[in-house]
This record gives sequence, structure tokens and C-alpha cells, in this order.
Amino acid sequence: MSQKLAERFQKEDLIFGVIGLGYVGLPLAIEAARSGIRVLGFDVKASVAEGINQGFSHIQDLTDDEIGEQVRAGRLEATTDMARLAECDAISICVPTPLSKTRDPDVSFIFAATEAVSGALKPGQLIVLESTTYPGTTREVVLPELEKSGLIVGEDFFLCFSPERVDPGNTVWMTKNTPKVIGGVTAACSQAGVSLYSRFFDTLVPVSSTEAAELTKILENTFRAVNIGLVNEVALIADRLGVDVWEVIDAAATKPFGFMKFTPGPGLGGHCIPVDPHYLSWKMRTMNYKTRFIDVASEINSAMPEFVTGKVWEALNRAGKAVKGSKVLVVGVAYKPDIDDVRESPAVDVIRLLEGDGAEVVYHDPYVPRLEEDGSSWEGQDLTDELLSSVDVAVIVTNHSNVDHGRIFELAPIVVDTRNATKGLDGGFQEGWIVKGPRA
Ligand code: SAJ
Repeated sequence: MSQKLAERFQKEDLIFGVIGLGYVGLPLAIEAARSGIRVLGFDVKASVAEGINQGFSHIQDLTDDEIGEQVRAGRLEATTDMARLAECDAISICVPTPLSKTRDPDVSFIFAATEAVSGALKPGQLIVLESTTYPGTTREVVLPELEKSGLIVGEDFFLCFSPERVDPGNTVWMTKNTPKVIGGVTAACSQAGVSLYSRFFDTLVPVSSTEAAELTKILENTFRAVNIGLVNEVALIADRLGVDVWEVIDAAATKPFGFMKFTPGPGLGGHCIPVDPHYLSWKMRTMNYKTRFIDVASEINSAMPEFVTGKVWEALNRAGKAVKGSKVLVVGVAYKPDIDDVRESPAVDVIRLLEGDGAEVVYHDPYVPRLEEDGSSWEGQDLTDELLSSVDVAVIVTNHSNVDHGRIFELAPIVVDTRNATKGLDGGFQEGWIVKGPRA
């Protein structure tokens, strides 16, 4: 590593800019600040910037004190003024990479951030893209925009890709102690990235290019989407065979090698796992290659809400009731347990399908007091005895640890359980996902 380069990003008075202060950018900013680096956070939402400057946290994984401590120490300041990017020695871009309405990559947030960086680009700056995206984005979208400044990458400025690996709600693996992959456009870029990031990440994993780093991240999330798709198909198979899929997966998980446990569920939620593989399949379509595993897994995962509502149909039918006019309680609408995020949550699909069949749908989720989606909104209900005895069926979609599923099992007349939350409860019978109600 050239000594000069290392020194540049090891200097005490370095200013580190982070664009995008969400569940990725804000923890990154806090880790850098904790290491003694002065951080300037950038967000397009004034409310986010103001909240941080007042010492408030708007994300679940950070407390107000953790934010306030760095703000009061003068190591963290947030702003919406993108011109201040010129004050930074290094800048990380942590903006969303959603899918467009046509399920194609939407890199508009990356492009907007890159334009702002390009406008303030100065010799010596290190730019790191962290947003999950298709292989080639850093070199094909970010680099050309930055080179409009006339500066040369690897000489005048440095450009890397380093994927985020934030698992919301995970209290074991967090920003600092999760190994961090990083790849530069040139060797000097990688050296610059490693020099800076080694100040606040415990373990760095340098790779040979930005494409290698981009594909590493997509592989990680595609691995999850495909394996979740596999166990969801096993759930469909077990249902047809009259076998308890939870028993089978728990038994398979006793294999001490060569097996990794995934669990079936109501579908795939979150802003990563259902989204990121589509970035790769889109990119490969432009290269006339069909990413079959991704496409099949997506087909199965997105069909799970219909499987769940089919179980509700079946359970009500056994009681001589139609879905139309029935009152259904959806338990848990966040996209996974013990978090408050509802993005891409399969619970919304389940609610819409049941309402489309004429059911009256109410929900309970202690993390989500109010659910809003595409112009519709629902108020969360308290889990009272009156509510539980007033519904025709309760369907457990997300199994938060702080919800008393035993009480739901006891008081609701029919229970459909998509998460094995009622495992081992006596009284009812375990027949697939209809865990309580009249037999077939
Ligand atoms: N899910 C299943 N069965 C499983 C695991 C998950 O149905 O066995 C569902 C969940 O209910 C959820 C969705 O899949 O709806 C995604 O779950 P997730 O556990 O992958 O959680 P995310 O999307 O919040 O975070 C993931 C990270 N999670 C883990 O590694 C456990 C990680 O893959 C990435 O760091 C992160 O996405 C990201 O930001 O890319």
C-alpha cells in the first residue's frame, strides 16, 4: 500500500461523508464517528437531518443516546446541503436500490447521489458505493459521471464498491463486527478503501474489482432467496403429502454438516431478498442469459400469499363458512419477526387477497400500529379477548417474539399458522398450517 495513500485516509482530521442516513448509512456513520472520525451525514429528508442533529434515532437498531453521544461530541452532523460534500475526504453512498413498477432496477437514487458527488468532486477524495446493485453499476453508472469532472480514477480520486450487510434486529452481527467486502476500480482505489474502512470495521475482505464485490453481495442474497424458495416448495409438497413440513425441516437440520436450515413462510418480504436477485436477472437479460434459479425461486416465493389464503379458505370451509363476510385477524404484518419494517411484506398481499374475497380483515402487530400501502391503510388492533373471540379465523403471518400465540390459539375458533408459532401447543391438532379448527 503506498504510504502516502494510507496516510491520507488514516489522518486524524479526516472528514467522512455518508449519503443516505437510513438503516445502512446511519449505523455506518455512527461506527465511523465512534472510531473518532468526524462524520458529515447527508440526507434528502430535512426531517431526518434535523432529527439526527437533535440526537434522535429514526431507525430501530440505534438508540437516541447512541446518536446524541456522537452529535454532542461534534463527531456527527447531518445536513441536506449536498454542496458540503466538498468538505469530505471520503464519501459513502448508502441510498436505496428499489425495483421500479415494472420490477426493473431503479438506480435513480444512486445516480442522483453520484451527480451530487460529481459536482463537489475534488482531488484525493475516496468514493464508496454501498447500495446493493447489479454487477457493473459502479463502473458503468458511477464512474463515468465522476470522470465528467476531468479527474482520473485511481490517480486523482478513488472509487470502490463495498456491500452493506446489515441484518435489521440482529444483535450479534452488527456493522462493526460483520466482515466487510470491498473492491476498487483500481488497486490504488482498493488500497484507499481498505485504509479508511479498516479504521471502523473489524474485518475487511478486499476483492479484485467492483464487479466482484457487487456480485458477492447479490450472491449472498440470491442464496437466501433460492433456499427460501426451496423450503417453500417443500412446504407445498408436504401439504400435499399430509406431512408436517416443520417436523421435516427440524429433522433435516439435525444433520451436522451439509445442510443449512431455512424455514417456509407466507412469502418473501424486505427490501433486499425479494429485490436484489432481480437486479442480477435484469443485468443478465441484457446479456441474453436467463437466471433460471432466481426466476423459479421468485415464482414460488411470490405464490406463498395465495397458498396462505387458500389455507384460510380451506379452514373456513370446514366450518361451513365462506371467506366472504368472515372476519379474519392477521397476526404480524412486519416482513419478519421482531422488527417494524413492512416493506414488501407478504402480509399485505394476504390482506389484499382476503379482502378481495370479501373478508373483513383486521390485524395485530405490536411493532406496526398503522399499516399504509399503496393508498390503503389499516389500523392495528389490540389483541383483546373480545377481538380474538369475535373473529372467524386468526392467521399468524409474522411471529413476533412478544406476541402470545398460545392465547391466540386458545381463544380464536380457527387458527392458520404460517410460521410454526404455535408449535407444541396442545388442544388443537397439527394438520399442516391449519393448526386449529374443524377437521377436513
Ligand atoms: N425468510 C423466510 N425463511 C427463512 C428466512 C427468511 O421466509 O428461512 C423471509 C423473512 O420472513 C423475510 C425475508 O425472507 O420476509 C427476508 O428475510 P432475511 O432474514 O433475509 O432478512 P432481511 O432481508 O432483513 O436481511 C437480509 C440479511 N439477513 C440475513 O442474513 C439473516 C442479509 O441477507 C442482508 O444483509 C440483508 O438482507 C441486506 O440488506 O441485503
